[in-house]
This record gives sequence, C-alpha cells and structure tokens, in this order.
Amino acid sequence: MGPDRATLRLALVVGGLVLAVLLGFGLGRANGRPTGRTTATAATAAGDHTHAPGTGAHQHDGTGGDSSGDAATGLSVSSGGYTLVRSGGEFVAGRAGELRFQIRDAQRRPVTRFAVVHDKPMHLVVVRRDLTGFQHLHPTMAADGTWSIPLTLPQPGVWRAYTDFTAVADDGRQTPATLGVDLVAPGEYAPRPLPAPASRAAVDGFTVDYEGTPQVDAAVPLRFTVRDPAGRPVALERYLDAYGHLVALREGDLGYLHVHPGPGPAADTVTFWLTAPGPGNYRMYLDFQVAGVVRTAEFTLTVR
Ligand SMILES: [Cu+2]
Repeated sequence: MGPDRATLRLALVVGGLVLAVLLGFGLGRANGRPTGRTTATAATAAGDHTHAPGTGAHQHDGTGGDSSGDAATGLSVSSGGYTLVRSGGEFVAGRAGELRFQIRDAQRRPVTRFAVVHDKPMHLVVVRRDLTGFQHLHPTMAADGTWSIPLTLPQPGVWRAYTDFTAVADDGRQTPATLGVDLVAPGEYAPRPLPAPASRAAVDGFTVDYEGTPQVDAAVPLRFTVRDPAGRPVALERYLDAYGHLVALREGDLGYLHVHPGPGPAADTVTFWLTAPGPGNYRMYLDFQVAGVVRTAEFTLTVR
C-alpha cells in the first residue's frame, strides 16, 4: 500500500499547487491594478464615504502607495504606474512664471486621456512647505499631453505642487492618482509657524465654521457653515461640480487628502467626509463660491 499512499500524497501536493496558482491568478485578476498593488480593493471596500455619482474617489484608493485605507497621497512623483515629469524653467519668487509637466504612463508615453472629475481633467494644488500660499489651479493640456499654467510663487522657499487626476488607459481603465513634486523659489526662506487649531476662519469678511472631530482611520463628517459680514448664513454656489472643495494637507510630510461633499441639496452648509490617515496636524483649505467669487478658508486641525 506504500506506493499508493505516495501517489496520493503527490496528487494532493500537485492539486494544492494548482489550486494555489489558480487562487493567485484569481486574486491578481480581481485586483486588476496595473501595478498589481493589493491595497486597492481593501481600501475601496473600507471607503464608506459619500461621493457624488460618477465622481472619482480621490484619496480613498490607495494610489499613494500607502497600505492604509485612506492614505495620504501626493508624496511621490510616481504612483500607480504614472509619473509626473516637469519641464520648463525655474521660478523666481514674486515673478510670473509657468509650470509645465506631463503625466507619463508605465511605457514612458505622455498620457493624453484624462477623466473629467469635479468638472476638470486636472487639478493642481500648490502650497509652500510651511503650508502657506495655497493655490488651486486648473492647467490646460496641449495635444502632446503637456500641461501648462501660469504660476507665481510669491515668496521664496520650497513649494509643493500636487497634480490630482484620473488617467484613462488605452483599454479604458481609469486610474486616479495624486502625484507631487517640489518647486523651488530661491531666496531667504522665512517659514511661518502653523496657526493654532481653530474651527473658525475668516476670509474677506466671511466667517466659516465647521463642526465635527476628525479621527484616525474613521470617516467623520465635517459640516461647514459660511456667514456673510452681517453674520447671516449664505447660500453656497456650485463650484467644481459641488458646493465646495476641500483639500487637507498633513504637516511634516505634506501628505495630501482630497475630499469632496456628497450629493445633497444646495444649502448654507456643506458636509465633507474626512478620514485622517494618522494623528498629527493638518491644514484644511475650503474653497467656496459666493456671488461668483471663489474664496479659500483655512483651518489648522489637530487629530489625536
Ligand atoms: Cu481643482
């Protein structure tokens, strides 16, 4: 009976190997990411935030390369198979310049197809490394995939530029990514300390308050109210296909969280679901539009 048992064992081993290969193949297929990253599905499953129909989840897909569900992105020039390549000249503080770049795919080809997300195919956020000087811009693309935008870095220092986009591959697959690169404006850099945490900010006579306490690895709603100089709540206008636009950056590494409000009626409040990727200090930038003018309210937030 010895040989029979050996044969049986061999069959079991071979069968197990085949099963393992099939499982691995299935998982690889289910994952379906060009990079073979396995965090994407877990992150999507964990993302219970509200997104407007048809809009892409920005930071919830793990494209930043972090293994946590709601990773900070924008920490790398390459992610998810895509690479941010800058071109053009240097910046001089306070002088009008131009930022030019391409997004290249894994075959080094410039990407020319981008999905329109929140009204735009490309969102550009620029901020100095001390989290001052926030700008939110929308570059335009030439036929060869080169994006350009006039840009002034008003003060000397090292600045961070984030390109927030959803690339469309030849097979139609969409990959959201936020890639980041440093820009330098030579000169004497006098960093400003981060303002104290506050749930109220003032901009151009408007007062913006928010309610909610962000937590690590849990989606928490933040409800913003905008009041006019007379203290009356104002009706927010649609901006970028929503009633506001919120960017949060982490102090220390400038990790980027990009959150948007869920669908809802126009009102004098706007709610965003925010998941903090870890404890620390964050700077939040709320873009809102009143009477055709977009303003940005800034808040420092400490997550414990
Ligand atoms: Cu934008």
